[in-house]
Amino acid sequence: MESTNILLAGLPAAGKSTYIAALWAVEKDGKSGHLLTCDERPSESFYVDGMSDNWTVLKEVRRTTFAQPVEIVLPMKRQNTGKKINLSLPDFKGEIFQQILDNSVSSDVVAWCEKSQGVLFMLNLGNSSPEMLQEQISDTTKPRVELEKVVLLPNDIDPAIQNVLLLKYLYSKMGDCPIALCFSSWDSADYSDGQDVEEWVKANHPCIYNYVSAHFTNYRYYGISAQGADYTELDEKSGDELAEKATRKERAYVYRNKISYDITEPLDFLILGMR
Ligand SMILES: Nc1nc2c(ncn2[C@@H]2O[C@H](COP(=O)(O)OP(=O)(O)OP(=O)(O)O)[C@@H](O)[C@H]2O)c(=O)[nH]1
Ligand SMILES: [Mg+2]
Repeated sequence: MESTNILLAGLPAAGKSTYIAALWAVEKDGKSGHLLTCDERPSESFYVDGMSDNWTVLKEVRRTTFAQPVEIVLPMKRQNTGKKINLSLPDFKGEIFQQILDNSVSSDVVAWCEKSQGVLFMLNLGNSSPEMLQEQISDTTKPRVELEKVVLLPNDIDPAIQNVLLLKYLYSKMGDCPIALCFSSWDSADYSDGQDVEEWVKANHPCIYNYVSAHFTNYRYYGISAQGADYTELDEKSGDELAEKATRKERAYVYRNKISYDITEPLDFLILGMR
């Protein structure tokens, strides 16, 4: 079986783990009819089972805290060709990517950059919480510019620019590889129906749009709602409705210019673009 490594990258709270949770919950029975779906049980599913249990009962997936990434290996199949693909993705805690902005690069990130053929890049620009993250910056990433009481931390940088700096690092290590840029929490995004997500990015996050189009050839933007809704806004009725949607596999969705319940689309795009 062909092995494919995809680097799942994104700053803290970008939506990385929730995407994995939804992917596993939707695809594990192999019956979705989606572009990619699971072909057999992975040898190890304890980690993804725990996260997708939370997803199923509409509970947040816990923040990732392990120092080293958990490697998720999913034996999958491309539905239209029947080709089997052993998909491998890391679940890093976002702080590891954020520390790159302070020139502290983990050897795990370097190793994943070297062995990955594409990047699934998650962003949650509507949901950054600088105060919370600032407490979590370790001593090694404390400011170096203190001479004139100028204290600059990665968190002081505008979130969109933080994402550009991370993209810049990934480009320096991986070059012009296929990249899917996924704006998570799309259920809470402010867009008009039918609007093309690339146009939305161009209008709302021009620095990201400009950096990506100047450096990457094979890129595609997606809106992603892995939860299907904002849990904090659910009442009993809407919670029940969301759970029913999950049963029909119509809860998590991606958006390019319309909603699709096939959240494997970005992965399939990356796999198709790999050399
Ligand atoms: N409304 C909404 N919120 C979401 C969605 N996906 C994730 N979130 C929220 O975004 C926050 C971060 O999600 P995570 O999946 O933990 O993000 P992460 O990138 O794994 O974060 P770290 O592990 O800290 O790096 C959580 O509060 C989630 O509930 C979504 O589809 N919709
Ligand atoms: Mg996580």
